[in-house]
Amino acid sequence: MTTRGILIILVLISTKIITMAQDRADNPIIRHIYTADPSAHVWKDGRLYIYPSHDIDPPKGCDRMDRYHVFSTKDMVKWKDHGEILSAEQISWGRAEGGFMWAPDCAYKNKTYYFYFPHPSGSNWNNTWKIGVATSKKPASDFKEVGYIKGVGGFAMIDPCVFIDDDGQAYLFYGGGRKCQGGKLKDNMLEIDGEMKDMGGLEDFHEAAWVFKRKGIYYLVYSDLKKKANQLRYASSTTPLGPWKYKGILLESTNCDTSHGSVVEYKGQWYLFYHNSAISGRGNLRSVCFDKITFNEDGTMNTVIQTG
Ligand code: FUB
Repeated sequence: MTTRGILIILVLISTKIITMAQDRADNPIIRHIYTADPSAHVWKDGRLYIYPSHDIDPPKGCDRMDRYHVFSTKDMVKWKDHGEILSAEQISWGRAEGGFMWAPDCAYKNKTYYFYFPHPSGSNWNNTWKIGVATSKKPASDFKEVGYIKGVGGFAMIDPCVFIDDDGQAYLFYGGGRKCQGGKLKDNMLEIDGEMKDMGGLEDFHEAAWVFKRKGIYYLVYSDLKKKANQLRYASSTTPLGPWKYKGILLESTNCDTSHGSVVEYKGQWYLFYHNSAISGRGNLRSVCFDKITFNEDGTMNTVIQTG
């Protein structure tokens, strides 16, 4: 065999080895549609699911975002698009003009998946936000809208996050426009139990609250107000509703004006899911990414290294 022939075989073998060794999809992980604001959860079937919002091309700000898809994986390499689960047209109490289906979340309780989504009820969209709920017995299909959470909403109050503690108590967090609130949910997952209260101690809070727990510490991750280049910051607490103590930057600016993330543990590794504009170069045509999170002995998190 010629030297050239041997070289070609070596290149082919090394390419195969690299392909076989790949343990994750490259960022952005979803490339056939635009997706943002990913809420990641691991459900009892052992798969990791993402509930993102869906940027519509061509965009008009974030006005035209009017439907949701769900994605899942079992190996962090292949991501399955389960298709559309809900659209603005299906929301009985929603604004007549549609659009504005922004950052959602999903929770599992009572053998039911509860999908929470912010959506305005009026033409004056930023003053009429509500937190809608759709339910299903399956994680990625058959969702039916069942109304909205009474007593919460109004100006800029978006981005619901539902956290369920080890004792089964569910908490709702949400907010935007510099205000974050948290409170208990009743067992029915549709009503607030008591009062929502302001979450203090979150330096430079903008929107995108996400709460999780690790080794007895509660963490609240959120987007800050850095101009045209929001970052994800975080605070921690010994109780689910604070008081919160600011801890630092979890994700520096991506190439996008907004930032929005979620944190999840999967197969022994902690991950941050977030979005950037790497595919479109436009802040309202975003794409979901993920990268590893590392923790220090004292429970603090290191700033995530963004991979391409
Ligand atoms: O995707 C629409 C809005 O942009 C979200 O609700 C915010 O968190 C920001 O990412």
